[in-house]
Amino acid sequence: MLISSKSFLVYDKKNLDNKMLLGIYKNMLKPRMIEEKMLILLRQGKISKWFSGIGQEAISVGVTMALDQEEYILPMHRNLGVFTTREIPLYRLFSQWQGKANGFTKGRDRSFHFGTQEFNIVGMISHLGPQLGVADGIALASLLKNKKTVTAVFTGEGGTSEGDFHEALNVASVWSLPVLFCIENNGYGLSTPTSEQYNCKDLADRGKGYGIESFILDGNNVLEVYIKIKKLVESIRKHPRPILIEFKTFRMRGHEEASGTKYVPKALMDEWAKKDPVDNFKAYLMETGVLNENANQVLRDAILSEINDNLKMAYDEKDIVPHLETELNDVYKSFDYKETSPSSDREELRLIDAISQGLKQSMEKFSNLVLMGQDIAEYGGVFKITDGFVKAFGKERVRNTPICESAIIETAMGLSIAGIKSVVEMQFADFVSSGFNPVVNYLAKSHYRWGQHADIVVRMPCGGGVAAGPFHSQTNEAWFTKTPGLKVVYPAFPYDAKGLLATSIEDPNPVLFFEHKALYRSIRQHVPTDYFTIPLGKAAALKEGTDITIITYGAGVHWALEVLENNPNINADLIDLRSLQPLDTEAIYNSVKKTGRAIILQEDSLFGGIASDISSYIMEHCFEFLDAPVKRVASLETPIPFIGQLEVQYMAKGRFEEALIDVLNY
Ligand SMILES: Cc1ncc(C[n+]2csc(CCOP(=O)(O)OP(=O)(O)O)c2C)c(N)n1
Ligand SMILES: [Mg+2]
Repeated sequence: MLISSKSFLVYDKKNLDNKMLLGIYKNMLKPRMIEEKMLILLRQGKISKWFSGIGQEAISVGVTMALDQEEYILPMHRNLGVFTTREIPLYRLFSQWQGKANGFTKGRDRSFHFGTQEFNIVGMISHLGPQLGVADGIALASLLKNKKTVTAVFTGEGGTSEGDFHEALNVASVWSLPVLFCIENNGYGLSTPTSEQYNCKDLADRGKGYGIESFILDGNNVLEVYIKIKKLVESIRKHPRPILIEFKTFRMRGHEEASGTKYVPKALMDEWAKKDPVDNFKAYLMETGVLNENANQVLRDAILSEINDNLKMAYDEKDIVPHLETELNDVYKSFDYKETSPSSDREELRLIDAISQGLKQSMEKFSNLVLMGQDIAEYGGVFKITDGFVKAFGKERVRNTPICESAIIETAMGLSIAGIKSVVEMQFADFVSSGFNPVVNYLAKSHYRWGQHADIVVRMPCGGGVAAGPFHSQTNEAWFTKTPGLKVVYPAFPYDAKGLLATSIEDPNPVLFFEHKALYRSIRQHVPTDYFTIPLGKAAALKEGTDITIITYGAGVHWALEVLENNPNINADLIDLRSLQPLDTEAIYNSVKKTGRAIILQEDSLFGGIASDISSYIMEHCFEFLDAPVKRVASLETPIPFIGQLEVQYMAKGRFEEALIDVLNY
């Protein structure tokens, strides 16, 4: 609160007229008044957690007003002013906060964790940093479509300590992406003061290290924010590039309401209270005769009745009634699979050639498909799958990336938000751990949370048998099969790899596509030369028999084939799962009901692998048909060792034959 009615901040309105000044004031007053109401409702237990943006309104409002409506903004938890300035009907916000159907997440996520394509806003996920990379993707789409638009993304100063911040700035700089990175430095990240968060004078200085222009602005002075940002975004539209802004401001309330501000020195609070962005701007408008008490009251009354009317609408709305099928169906975007049949022309291809050819044909089919990965352009990728692609499709669509798996997966998400498909190549599947958070928290959950699909394939060169040690040999599909929202495909043959890759790219959902490195150059097959698809979630019956069901995928398929070759007396059903999510449980149950025995073979270590779940499924669905306990065969519970003899001992392969015979003899 201002002590006197005099403005403490110094304003320079340049050429803004009175109408504009009043518009800015109204846009700041609205989120302030909504918050005052929310604090009351919070005390009455009518809303859940509340993150306050009181004292920071000038930033949200100034930035949003400086952007065009069609330009995307990615706000954080203190940016109510972004949502209100974009004129989202208030009842929809209130419904969102109360978990009602008229909100944006059907009660599936809370507070500001939502996006809306209608208003070109993409809200945060709790992890703070990932949206910085998502903004890169939206901005990349703008460049590729030659749209001359800017994407603005927010972070707190705490969030700048996350790797995502550094990766996103670096990618934006290397690719000259039109992103306005906005740091709201409000003094604290939860209870952590800036002195314990970073060790430089100004966060704007970080820009230099990435080759990004940066500026420091008084985040409480709405005219400084609006006028400067407007000028910068006009410049970015003309000359696409990232710009970093550090807004100096202060968090006037607790991290969230319940936690209080005991740890904040009173003197600091008092000093910043004098700089309140709403009170100061009001005083300035009064001093300059643009506003008077009467007009101010009229404005307040109008906002208050808008709030109350909209609150009533939200309260009157019926509560969400759980509907199981709706919840399950909304995890994935519906995909109307239409088969493209294989042509009769065939050529002999290795697995690696089939993937390369399939990827190339998808690039031809989808003119906006973008590939991203380390060394995939001129160099052709470490396995040469994209060799020659730059020549065929250009560097815009075949993009070398810096070494930053998180930012690239987030960029892919941003592309999807802007309607562009992408395939991201992990150099080795092992390295997806560096991009794990966006895969399992952003891509996987986005459609369920707010209906935004992630049209992304992540290619995963995986697997052992190549004496490459613990970090170039893993088959880490289990990290993903357990996360709802992802699809996981794992072909064992060139034919399947080509057809399944095409379908994975057509499918608008996020797909982890596993490619076994040891099979790349060792497995050959006659493969249709033209584009064709194979449905996900359909296993292949490679051999039919009556004695036992062998269920496996990837390299396991070839191990099982070898064992059956050496044991012609064993009469087995051999099921190659081909995709693990969706999983063809019907094929499994039908076979086990016929044979009465099941063995599941996986290359991954035993515990927590998909073999365990398949075993449980069989127990639950086929118990009365079983003549023997279900057996899982997997690799050792150790990291994958380097030298050949240790790797052989590690691998499931060496234990499979004996286990198979044991189950048959049970
Ligand atoms: C990855 C991750 N770690 C920790 C948290 C818990 N957390 C939520 S907000 C927050 C503080 C964020 O501070 P800052 O980025 O400065 O934003 P502010 O809340 O000050 O606006 C923390 C620690 C989280 N949400 N995500
Ligand atoms: Mg902060």
